[in-house]
Amino acid sequence: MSEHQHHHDHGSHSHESHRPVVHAPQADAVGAYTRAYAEAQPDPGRTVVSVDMETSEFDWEFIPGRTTRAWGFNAQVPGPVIEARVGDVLEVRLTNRLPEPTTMHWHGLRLPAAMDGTDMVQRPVDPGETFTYRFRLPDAGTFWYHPHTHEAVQMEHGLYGAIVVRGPDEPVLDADRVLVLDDVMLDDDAQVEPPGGWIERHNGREGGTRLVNGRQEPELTIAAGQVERWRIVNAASARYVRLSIGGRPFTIIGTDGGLIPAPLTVTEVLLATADRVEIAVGPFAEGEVLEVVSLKYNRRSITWPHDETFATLRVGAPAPSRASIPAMLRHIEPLVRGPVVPTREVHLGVKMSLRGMDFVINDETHHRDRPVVVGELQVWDVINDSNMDHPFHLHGFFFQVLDLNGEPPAFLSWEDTVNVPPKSHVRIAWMPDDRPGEWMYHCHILEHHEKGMMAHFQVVRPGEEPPPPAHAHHHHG
Ligand SMILES: [Cu+2]
Repeated sequence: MSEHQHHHDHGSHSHESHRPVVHAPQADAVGAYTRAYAEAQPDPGRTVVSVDMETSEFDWEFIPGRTTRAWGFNAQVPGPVIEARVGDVLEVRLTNRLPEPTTMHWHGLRLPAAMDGTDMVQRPVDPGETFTYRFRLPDAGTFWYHPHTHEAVQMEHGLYGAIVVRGPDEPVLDADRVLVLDDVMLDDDAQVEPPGGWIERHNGREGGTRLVNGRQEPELTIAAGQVERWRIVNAASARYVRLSIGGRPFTIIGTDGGLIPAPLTVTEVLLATADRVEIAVGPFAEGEVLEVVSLKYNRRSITWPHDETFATLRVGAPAPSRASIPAMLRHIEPLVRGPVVPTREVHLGVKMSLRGMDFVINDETHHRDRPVVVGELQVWDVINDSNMDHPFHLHGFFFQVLDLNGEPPAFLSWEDTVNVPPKSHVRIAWMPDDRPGEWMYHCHILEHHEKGMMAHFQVVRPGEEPPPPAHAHHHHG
């Protein structure tokens, strides 16, 4: 936990010094923000986790011994890990010291629309301004935060961090470790390259410097005989990580939306951009050295894939283990049983325009999709008409994957991001709970998102007219 993170006892904490600063694209959103702020109260016995976050430019060594002008939260890459428990309220006071506007999006958190941190629900925070996010944490799992403004540049410079929310019944492992994976494209002076040409806009950026927790290919250590819980976030702009730990078995225990029903032992797992996975790693024998690599994965971009190293894992002296992973981790109720008719089709595509290559949803850049009604089961066919992979991300709600090209997934889970391979369709189901407002979904290859592969839509209460669309502030800088 960072020095900037404090816990307040429920009831004893004052807002004197940090009143909400209302930033909204339209008058209606001011009310939604003020209500959401006031309604965010911790459960009985839980607390307000209060965090000061400052975005700024600073010197950082992605490569040991070489200095890069990075951007980050609280002068580190990644930003501090935010740790909390289910039922806590998270309150983050963001002060922007960057030379351009920014926002904070809470990837995977089920929060009110007004706190989602996109430019659909708030005016971006200008340099020198402060904005407070405040919401309750309803779910255990590994989540992350990042700007939702000028993302391809801001996230490439290091603006992202992990959030760990723990529930009452967590499996017991010997250590709990967060590994945020990323890559960065540096020039000969170790400075972040400016946005590139058409190949980068088409592929998304894959930088040649691969990072774990903001450092190039670090050395990790684990005690012999111990089993650790690794919470892995893929924060890269475009790189898919097909994770292998020296080819040895490890056990998946959780994904985007927390624990899965039962542990599953594998030798590799694919993380599209923005994906998370929680795995149990070990036990290994003293003296072993394992390469943590991304095996080559052909996401049908123009660059040819290779196996690439992220870290080296050294096994140190033995230590006693208390790790025990139960055979049943969590009950997940299926949203759908048996055959079902999709309620909506979402087509991911690429088309040529006067601007060059456009990335589109249902044939439009920045598509406005039709409203969704609270309490009405959504069954969406997400159809990739293009020749390259796209990771589909839904804001604010978890979905269950029903099938990929008709084949059910290996396990039932809650997800907010799913890879859709070329010329494939993924059928998802999700239930809009009572959090009306402006939401979005998009491809999480940042360059595709920026080029228009996104859609926004209203969640409305039954019988309510959707409010007029908010004025979007697209793409500063
Ligand atoms: Cu894409």
